[in-house]
Amino acid sequence: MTKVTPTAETLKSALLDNVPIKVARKRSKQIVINTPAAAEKPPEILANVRTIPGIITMRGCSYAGCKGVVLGPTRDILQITHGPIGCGFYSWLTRRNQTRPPTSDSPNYMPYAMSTDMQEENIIFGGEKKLKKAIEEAIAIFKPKAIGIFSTCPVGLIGDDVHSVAHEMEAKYPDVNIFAFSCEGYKGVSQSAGHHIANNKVFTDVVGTLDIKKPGAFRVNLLGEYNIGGDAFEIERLFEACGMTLHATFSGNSNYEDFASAHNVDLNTVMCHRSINYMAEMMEKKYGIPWLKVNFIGAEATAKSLIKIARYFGDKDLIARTEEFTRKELAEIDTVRKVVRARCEGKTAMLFVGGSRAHHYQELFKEIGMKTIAAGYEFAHRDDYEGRDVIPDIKIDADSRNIEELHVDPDPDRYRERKSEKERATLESSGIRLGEYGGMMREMSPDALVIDDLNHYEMERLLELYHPDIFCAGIKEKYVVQKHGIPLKQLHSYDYGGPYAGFRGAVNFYREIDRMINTRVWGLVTPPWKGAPELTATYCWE
Ligand code: CFM
Repeated sequence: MTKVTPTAETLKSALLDNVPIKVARKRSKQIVINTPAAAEKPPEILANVRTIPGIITMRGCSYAGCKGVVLGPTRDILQITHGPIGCGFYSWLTRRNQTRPPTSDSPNYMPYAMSTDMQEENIIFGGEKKLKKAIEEAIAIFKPKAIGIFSTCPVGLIGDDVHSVAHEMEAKYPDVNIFAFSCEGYKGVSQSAGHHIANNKVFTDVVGTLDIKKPGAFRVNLLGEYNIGGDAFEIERLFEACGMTLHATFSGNSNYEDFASAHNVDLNTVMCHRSINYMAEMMEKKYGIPWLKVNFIGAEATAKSLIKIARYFGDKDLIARTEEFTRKELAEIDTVRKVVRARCEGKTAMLFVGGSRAHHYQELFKEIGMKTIAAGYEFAHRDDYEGRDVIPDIKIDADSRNIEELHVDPDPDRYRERKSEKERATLESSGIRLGEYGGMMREMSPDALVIDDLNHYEMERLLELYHPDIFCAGIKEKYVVQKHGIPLKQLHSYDYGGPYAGFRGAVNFYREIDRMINTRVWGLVTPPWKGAPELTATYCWE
């Protein structure tokens, strides 16, 4: 089959052709062609706005972002979903976030889905009593150090006051830190709102409540890494091999005490900027800890990130050790990379995932010679596309105003400047920009298509018109894409695979993509709509 390769302009107009004018007007601001000037200043994209009703979006809800994403991977904060059972069930380990308790007796509540299982009666008469009872039961059975309560839509609608329940129960059980999240599903335009809500509460109620320091001269936290498919285990290996202490990960393979004492490090590294930049910013203001954007997806990116961290500390031995380690690791994976590259060179990928992976995974594809021709986030903000320098220009609408922006002052006792203005300037002149993220578009090719909040209709149009060699998204998209005869790699849960982070993860990914792209099975697929293009049914009988 000869493949036609439409231009980005053709694709864009094809996506907007058949939709009502009002919809096309809005969507055209969310579908952007990455202009040649992207290296300087990428074109503006409309992001973090409401999905047009009726459109089948790929997005999730605020509760999912708070409970499922940010807190979900923590093993010993006992998490109670206050709401109907489905919310708790569907946010329970579905993205394959893993954990490894230090001993078999260490608390680990992740295998449990705990919920108040609200019924009609609770909706009518209120659910606070049931919530209190759930907390008491949980304390009696598990004796946790901390309990998080997560609000679902009905909780906000009926007006249960989860925060006063948390205070009351904490007064009764002073040894347990009990806090609640107003993360009702409808709180924002996507799960992004839930990230912010989670960051705020963990910052005010957990971080800074315990003063322990782990040993080591180079102590860092890793923010925005959720240990999908074991990624955090591989990243932990890297820090250890270089001689750095990874104090807390927010929140892959994490525990409560690491969060509580996370203010004692000298650097916060940030993987997923979207979900956790709030925490990084607040910790810098309160404790003086700078943050550095890193990326452990892609072998080259991993090496660069580790060396950047070592150079931040400025210790000669650490830098030499890290350079040596990354050289060795890169050499080890190179044979597989070259073999796979020869088989995948020139193939095309489309990536539509949450709020950071659509950017990060382009690195891995580049390493095996593949081109990302279209990418987009489900719910990221303009800064994740265009870089943080656009933040002052971002219009704050009513939906964003809905999420509390905490006012943070330096802690009178514990604020400590880690780097002086002069040291920061020196780092900057050597290419290490603290508190910066350049966004996805600057690193994409000039003719690539960037689409925010892609919907199923547009996805099918892209598949028909372009027929990419691989499409990366999630479970809601997977089977539709496969029926088109195109492989789909889930970048949320990694299907059954992983880890894909770091060096060993990169090898896993190269092999997986090679296997998926070069199998001949896709040519044998006959889409169900080919034989029976129209399904008909009757609604009722006469
Ligand atoms: Fe960050 Fe994530 Fe992502 Fe995200 Fe997510 Fe996720 Fe994601 Mo699914 S925190 S933004 S809300 S990297 S669950 S681990 S894969 S959509 S791209």
